[in-house]
Amino acid sequence: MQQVSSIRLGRIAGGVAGLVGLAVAELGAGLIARDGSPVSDLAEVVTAVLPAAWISDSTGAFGAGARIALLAAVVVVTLVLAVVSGQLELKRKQLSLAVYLPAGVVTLLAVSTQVGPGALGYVPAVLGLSAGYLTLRLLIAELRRPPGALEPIAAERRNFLKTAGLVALGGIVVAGVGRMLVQASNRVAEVRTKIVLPPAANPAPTVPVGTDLDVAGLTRYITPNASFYRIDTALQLPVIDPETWTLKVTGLVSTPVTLTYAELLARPLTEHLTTLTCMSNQVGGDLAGNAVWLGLPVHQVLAEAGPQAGADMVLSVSQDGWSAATPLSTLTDPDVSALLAVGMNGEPLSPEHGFPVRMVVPGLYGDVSATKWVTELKVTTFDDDSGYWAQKGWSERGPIKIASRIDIPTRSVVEPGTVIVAGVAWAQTTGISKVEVQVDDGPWQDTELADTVGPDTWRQWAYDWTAEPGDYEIRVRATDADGRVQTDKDVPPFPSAASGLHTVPVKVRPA
Ligand SMILES: Nc1nc2c(c(=O)[nH]1)N[C@H]1C(S)=C(S)[C@@H](COP(=O)(O)O)O[C@H]1N2
Ligand SMILES: [Mo]
Repeated sequence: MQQVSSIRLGRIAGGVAGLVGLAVAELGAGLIARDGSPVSDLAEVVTAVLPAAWISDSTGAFGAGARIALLAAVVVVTLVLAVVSGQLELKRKQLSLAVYLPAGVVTLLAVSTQVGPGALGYVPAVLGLSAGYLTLRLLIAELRRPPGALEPIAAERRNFLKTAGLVALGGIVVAGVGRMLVQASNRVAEVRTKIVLPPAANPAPTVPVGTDLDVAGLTRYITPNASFYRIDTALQLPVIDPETWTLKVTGLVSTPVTLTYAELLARPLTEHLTTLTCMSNQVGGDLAGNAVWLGLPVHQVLAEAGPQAGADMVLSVSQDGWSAATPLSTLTDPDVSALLAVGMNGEPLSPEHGFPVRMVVPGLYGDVSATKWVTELKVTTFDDDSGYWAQKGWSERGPIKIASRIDIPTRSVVEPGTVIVAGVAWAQTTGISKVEVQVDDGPWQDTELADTVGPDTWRQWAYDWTAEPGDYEIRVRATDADGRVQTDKDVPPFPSAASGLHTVPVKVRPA
């Protein structure tokens, strides 16, 4: 009798642990704002192997009912396995691994069919499996504890059941929160796919073919969205419904302004190419990208709000509390194409790059201007307020430094003969007028400069180097349109952006 009920307690422990594992996996998926979870990944795999007729409705579409049934089936099978694992673990310590390990492998394989490259997509499954296994070990250890001398066995069991019940309840709450997060991000992702961006009232000039020298390995003039660098402090991507998003212009203004997403899209929008770069970029680093941004000029919104005398800064604040401090004079200058951007290379912003609205300001590092998921522009002063990175000691002022980078050769060993040395250079708002390369201590050589649409973007450059066998160092320097030459003074990124000349070692093989 006693034996039977202790097996039952083991099963309960297993089931509760399974529930906790599922819950943690869901929450993990919600927190990284994945558009799925390990449970739905498993369901997808089942869908792929089941005959289509079983799960399609009369129109051939995948029925919503079938989808829910599949998800439920995955949860039920998981819980049954978890119950079995509890029984095994009670029999012998770690015997539950006989269930957890194969289940883990199958889950991770299922996840791998649904997520892109990168480890992040696997995190929810790994967390869920670990949480389930650990919970099971803890609960079983609790069951195994010899009963206290004074405590009757029945009381021990009641205590165990109480603990298990509380753990299960916690699991359900956690799972619920995870589901809500996943669903919110799914819904916003769907709303995003339906957005049709209006054509620009002020379109960017057609990008001349000559902006791309079409050299293999050289950074493209326009950075595809998928490879655009991403820098932010968000552990969890903000999920913002454009239908409820608003931008508030507050602070030292005569008329506070509130703008909805629909109102923003209805305004005449401007399209502008701006190369965005990060203050923490190393010399030669890749924290820079060039895109066609579509948005509302910031100076228009500020003009409507009417900044008061004395204000000298705009603190742009994101939904997740990040902020950037930008000089008011830059943002009210109609000649600077600072945008409240909704579009990036013809698409609505992606969640990673600030959906639904972000700032982009030519000439300033992203750190002090390019607030993603922006919800407020507070007109204020540098004396009274400061941005997120400035509070951590980074410089708040200072335009982008002239920079140039060598992209190729990518290999440090090349064959003798003509070797193309090429890269990009930027000096936003002024523009690049010259790029030179130097081999060892030789003379600075002019390079071929690609076309550009304007001073706010980088320019490609290329140089045909006649390489003789030997070991060399190649460095690059740029000159801006005002004739200023890039400094060779090596400075690290902190606190006000790196400087110095990008230098790469190259070995030319013997002929
Ligand atoms: N909300 C928010 N916006 C942000 C940041 C951030 O951490 N949070 N990082 C900024 C920094 S430091 C840079 S360089 C740019 C990078 O933009 P990207 O990720 O679209 O390339 O975003 C800026 N906007
Ligand atoms: Mo940055």
